[in-house]
Amino acid sequence: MKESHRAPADKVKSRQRKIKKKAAGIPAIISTSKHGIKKMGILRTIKTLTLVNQKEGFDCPGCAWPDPDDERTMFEFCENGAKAVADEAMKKSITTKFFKKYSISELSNKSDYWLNNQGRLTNPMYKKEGSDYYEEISWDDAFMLISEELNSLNSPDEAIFYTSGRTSNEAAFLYQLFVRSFGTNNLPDCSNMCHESSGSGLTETIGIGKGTVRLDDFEKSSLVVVMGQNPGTNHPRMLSALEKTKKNGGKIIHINPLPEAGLVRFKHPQDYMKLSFKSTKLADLHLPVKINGDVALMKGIGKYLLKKNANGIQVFDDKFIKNKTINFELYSNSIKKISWEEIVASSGINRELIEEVGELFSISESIIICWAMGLTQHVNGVDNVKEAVNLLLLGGNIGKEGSGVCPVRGHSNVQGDRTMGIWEKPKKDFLDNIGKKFGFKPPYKHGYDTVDSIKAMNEGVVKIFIGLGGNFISATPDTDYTAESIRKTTLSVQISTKLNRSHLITGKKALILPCLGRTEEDIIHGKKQFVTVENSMGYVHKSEGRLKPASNRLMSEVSIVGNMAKSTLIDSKIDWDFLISDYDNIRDNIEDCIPGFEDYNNRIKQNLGFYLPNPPKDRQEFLTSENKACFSITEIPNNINKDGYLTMMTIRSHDQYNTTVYGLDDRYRGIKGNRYVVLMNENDINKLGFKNSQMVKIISDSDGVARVVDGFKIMKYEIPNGCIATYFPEANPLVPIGHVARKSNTPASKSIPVRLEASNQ
Ligand SMILES: Nc1nc2c(c(=O)[nH]1)N[C@H]1C(S)=C(S)[C@@H](COP(=O)(O)OP(=O)(O)OC[C@H]3O[C@@H](n4cnc5c(=O)[nH]c(N)nc54)[C@H](O)[C@@H]3O)O[C@H]1N2
Ligand SMILES: Nc1nc2c(c(=O)[nH]1)N[C@H]1C(S)=C(S)[C@@H](COP(=O)(O)OP(=O)(O)OC[C@H]3O[C@@H](n4cnc5c(=O)[nH]c(N)nc54)[C@H](O)[C@@H]3O)O[C@H]1N2
Ligand SMILES: [Mo]
Repeated sequence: MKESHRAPADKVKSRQRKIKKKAAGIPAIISTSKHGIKKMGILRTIKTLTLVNQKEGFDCPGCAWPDPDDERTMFEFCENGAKAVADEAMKKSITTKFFKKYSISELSNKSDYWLNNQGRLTNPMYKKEGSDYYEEISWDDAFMLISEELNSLNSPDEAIFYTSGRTSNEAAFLYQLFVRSFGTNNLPDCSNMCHESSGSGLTETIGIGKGTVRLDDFEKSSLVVVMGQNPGTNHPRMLSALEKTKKNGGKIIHINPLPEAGLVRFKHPQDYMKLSFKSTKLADLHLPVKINGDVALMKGIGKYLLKKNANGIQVFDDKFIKNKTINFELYSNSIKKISWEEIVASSGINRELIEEVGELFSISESIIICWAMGLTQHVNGVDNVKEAVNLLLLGGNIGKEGSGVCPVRGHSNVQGDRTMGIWEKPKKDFLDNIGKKFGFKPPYKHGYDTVDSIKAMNEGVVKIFIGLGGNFISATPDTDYTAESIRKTTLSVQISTKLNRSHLITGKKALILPCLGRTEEDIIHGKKQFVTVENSMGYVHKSEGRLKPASNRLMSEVSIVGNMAKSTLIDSKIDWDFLISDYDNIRDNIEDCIPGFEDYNNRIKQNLGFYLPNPPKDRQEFLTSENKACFSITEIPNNINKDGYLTMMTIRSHDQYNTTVYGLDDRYRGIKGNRYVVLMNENDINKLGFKNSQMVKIISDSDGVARVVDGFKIMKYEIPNGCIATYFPEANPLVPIGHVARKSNTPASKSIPVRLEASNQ
């Protein structure tokens, strides 16, 4: 049997229902309890869910949306947060018997949904070279093996240390310290595939790679623009913040090729608990922009504003522009030269509608622009972010109450991991600090990011892959190429909670190291430990697991990292045992190395948490090379399809967490029982000679390499002409490895030129 690095489909009957315009409400409650009770049982469900996002509980492992600073209700979670929690806290577990029963190639022919449903990993497992089975291994032997392999490399740069964004601050800080003491900056992370474009664009323009709004800004904002984001599914608690914007008279604009539920209508699950059946209309305007039409659209809004301002009506914040920014003249001159024809053709939105939005911008006192993957995962993803900044700078909407940039993060601690130094391009100051504090010379040469890591493994330059969480093989682009790359390594190590495809597509030798999850108690030398995380708005807080661990053989991520370091770095001056004996010790060191963490242990224990310094937000200070915020000049990308081609975006369903598939439905989009679908406009279906429900192949060959996936079903959907949508990760084999965003090197998985052919399946 051949190992499958592509996810095989589940064999069930699929159906298409009416698209839901409302989010949450009763079906969400039913879904929340169903997922919880099925996986955890009733008592564990109640105990677990009442601890989510509470002061003395754990941070929801779902998304990075913040919790309220002050009052909290008993239920600070959403339907999808509950799914994430239930999935981790599930009772079922995978024992060594399971790995005796199934060979690796047998497992790789199971679907992602099946793999995830087998339960929690509970034993360290080892696959010897040439073997098709995992066997039990002791923790000590596993650490010894890692040490031997790492120490046998010709250079530390021949190893890669990946991180997924659920890792705590403490584990992340220790991990980067280990990796840099070992001698490399090869620290790629999921952020490279996620908000890297936001980091690049924001650092260049406003001097910090993070957002500048807090939760209460949403209550005070006159206009919130939600672009390239599907909060009803991926950040459901954000809908509560948007509801407050509306209640206080603010307007909301939804810019998205798809009419995403929740922004059209929304019922809050908590309201349902209070037996309130009222629903609220959230978005005042929906602009069904063409895929990657946002640069043109934002230029159109800018053009309207420039014209209105020139007509003697005060639209701009002249004082802010003069004192706090540079390049305004360049920006306005470049916008004037662009024609409306070009703007309308690229955005797919008519001039009247763009002007209507421009008018809303011009009369709004305070504006927030929020975005997620619909802006970052494009070749010009960084330009998208810069254009959003341009629009805000015109009205002085950064560092002003109720306004700012709001890149909505994905993984619950992806922002914190970066703050802790998980980055292949660390700043010199950061390296100087850790070098001084721990008495070693850190490497200054930049390391590989995610895409470059894959290429380096493929070229045979890198021989060891270690993953602290995540599912590298399924999350990354160009699945066939990536699988080939991973298979070339001599050792792959996965530190994980749940079984996934990265345990099955491995290096010649492979290790699975099972770890505690967020929900579980972590007791070291009789003392209960907690960890800390940073949410999407730069707020650092505590997270303490309370459930009995899935097995007494599990180790915490901190202990695993500390033990890898201790066994590998034989001459290290760092006292790893001391650091991992009490997480307070790690926090004391973070305090000494990273600005903003003063009095860390006390502050985190006494209060709910604290905000990290944010100069643009705190005092309109922009730490760019010119000490000013910068207007940027970007180009409208060519998003016109070649003949016979369509532009494909790969998106998440309502029943998944990235590569973890909880179920086969996408309730809000009316899709049931099938993830192998292509959402397509009726005109395109007819024009290209297909039929609704027809099975097709999707081919991505724009770079001369033919990448094909088969067995996808066409579903007629409300999506702009020339655009189609498929689900991530099933469509990842189609994302060419070289198809990346300029500057941020993020896979451009939201705009892939593809064509369709009838399937012969
Ligand atoms: N339940 C759940 N929650 C999650 C996740 C999950 O998988 N499940 N994942 C987490 C992670 S890591 C992340 S990064 C976030 C992701 O959160 P999102 O970014 O909301 O996730 P996607 O499904 O990738 O959705 C992208 C949205 O952008 C739109 N879009 C695509 N292309 C364009 C474009 O060119 N222009 C515009 N304007 N819109 C476009 C799509 O229609 C879609 O609505 O969610 C986090 N939260
Ligand atoms: N085509 C396409 N590709 C994409 C995207 C897209 O929109 N389209 N989105 C990209 C984005 S935004 C992201 S963030 C990446 C996600 O990339 P990753 O972060 O690599 O993937 P996840 O699916 O979140 O990882 C899930 C696995 O993490 C492990 N895990 C869960 N909790 C824990 C924990 O507490 N500790 C440890 N050690 N392990 C744990 C489990 O074993 C689980 O199987 O994918 C990217 N890939
Ligand atoms: Mo993400």
